[in-house]
Amino acid sequence: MKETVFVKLGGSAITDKDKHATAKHMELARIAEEIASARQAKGFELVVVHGGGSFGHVTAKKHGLADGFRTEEQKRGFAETHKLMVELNQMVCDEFLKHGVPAIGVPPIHLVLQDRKRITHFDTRPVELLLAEDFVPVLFGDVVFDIALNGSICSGDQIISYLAKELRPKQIVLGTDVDGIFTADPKTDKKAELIEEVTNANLPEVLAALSGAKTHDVTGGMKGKVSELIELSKSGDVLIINASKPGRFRDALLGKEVVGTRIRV
Ligand code: ATP
Ligand code: IP8
Repeated sequence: MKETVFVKLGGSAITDKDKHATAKHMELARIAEEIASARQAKGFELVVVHGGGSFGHVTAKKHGLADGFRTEEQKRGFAETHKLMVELNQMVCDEFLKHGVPAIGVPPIHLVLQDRKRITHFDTRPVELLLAEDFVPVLFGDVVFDIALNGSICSGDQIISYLAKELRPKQIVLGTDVDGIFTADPKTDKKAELIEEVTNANLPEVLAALSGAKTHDVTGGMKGKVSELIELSKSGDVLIINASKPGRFRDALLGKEVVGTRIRV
């Protein structure tokens, strides 16, 4: 039986978080090529999830969607956020298709229901059917319905975490634009040190050190990510890497030693 591998393309790696709805096309193309070549070499089943970056977070924040929607104006913002995420998803799928990977976009809004921003229902069958036929499902952080808040944001990290409990991937690699989890934000603190491994022993310090991304992140930035990943590491090997560094994604997927943060909680 084939092994299953999950990859997350962080919004920081594939979009310019400081410019509204702007993709980093060259980066995305290179990352897709690296993942495609590792899949070709190892023949694993692959699930891709990507984040929102400047496509999802800016619009969601502008319309105050972090705590749901009530007004007509917020409903338009909800729809606009989804539209932008679908646009980014199409770009991601296109790049995989160009490299021979049969990628199919799977919008979570149709499959997921939340209660106070946490997934309570996820129809995973479309993902399982795609995998059974060797397609590559490409999910993403999306706006979804929420029984308490009307609507809410479901992060790509929460999608990964939930799916991992169902599909039990052998390996989960999350690519972002820094080398992993640091003692402080490496973009603003030169003294920040990479934490190579998160275990039960250092987890409280790690959570205390995380400040969250400085950009428009409505799903908790790096702290939100790590909180999701703690659950995730019970399902398989979890590694955070810098997808902006050429070769890191390929090497990580080929099982080589790479710079990054391993989560073993
Ligand atoms: P998205 O959530 O849109 O998918 P992403 O998965 O790439 O994006 P972010 O939520 O943007 O990840 O988090 C990564 C960012 O978090 C980095 O760009 C970094 O500047 C910031 N950050 C803040 N604190 C830390 C920290 N202690 N360690 C590492 N990165 C940190
Ligand atoms: O970037 C958030 O997903 P994330 C998606 O994985 C939206 O946190 C719609 C803001």
